[in-house]
Amino acid sequence: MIPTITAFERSPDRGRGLARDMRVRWALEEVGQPYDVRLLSFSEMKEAAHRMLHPFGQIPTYEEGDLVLFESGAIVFHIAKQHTGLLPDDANARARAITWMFAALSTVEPPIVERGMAMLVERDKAWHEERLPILEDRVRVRLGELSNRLGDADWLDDAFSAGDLLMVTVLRRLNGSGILEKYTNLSAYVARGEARPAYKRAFDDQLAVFTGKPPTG
Ligand code: GTB
Repeated sequence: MIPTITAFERSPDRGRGLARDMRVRWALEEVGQPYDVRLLSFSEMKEAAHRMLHPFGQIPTYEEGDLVLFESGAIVFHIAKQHTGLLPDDANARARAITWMFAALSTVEPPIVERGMAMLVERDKAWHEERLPILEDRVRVRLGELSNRLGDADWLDDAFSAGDLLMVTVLRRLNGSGILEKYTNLSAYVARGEARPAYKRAFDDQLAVFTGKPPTG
């Protein structure tokens, strides 16, 4: 059965692949699962019909027959469990990959999102100048720790996994901030993720929504 996901009809990131449908698209591409996309406007996301699928009126969602999922991490986990390629077979390695999925979403992503929100909606506040360095320090603490753990390895735990997929999408939100670039191993790690053919297909597909032109690849 071909799943359907939802995505922004017009993403505020202008096709930079920063919205959370990107990680779901990438996971589906990694495992070779075709999928359909239903595009939603901001007002459609808040309508009752969409809230039946997503209680918080957001994207992405995932529909597969009777199954409806929201939360990008849960969706990627579901895809990773259903197919081979995103979670190792060995039980301990699998548990570690899942740990990295949680680490990406609950330890590394929050300070990055907090900083992103401050840049997006708090710039005109009197306290913005004072608060931003605090938020950026929090991001740097996490990046420093992650950088130390990654060292010169290609991926977080041996082979590429759903943990890396989520971590790369989380770190990409810092692109252009000048922060990630200071951690050369993390920049290279993100670039390695972005170089994967499945990533490129997913990226081109979401970009095509923004440009209105079909993907070139
Ligand atoms: N925890 C949920 C998940 O992981 O699925 C969070 C889902 C979420 O935040 N969805 C956002 C949304 O639907 C889109 S991705 N927002 C609309 C709303 O809440 O009304 C977040 C996002 C949006 C825009 C950019 N950007 O422009 O760079 C980046 C990320």
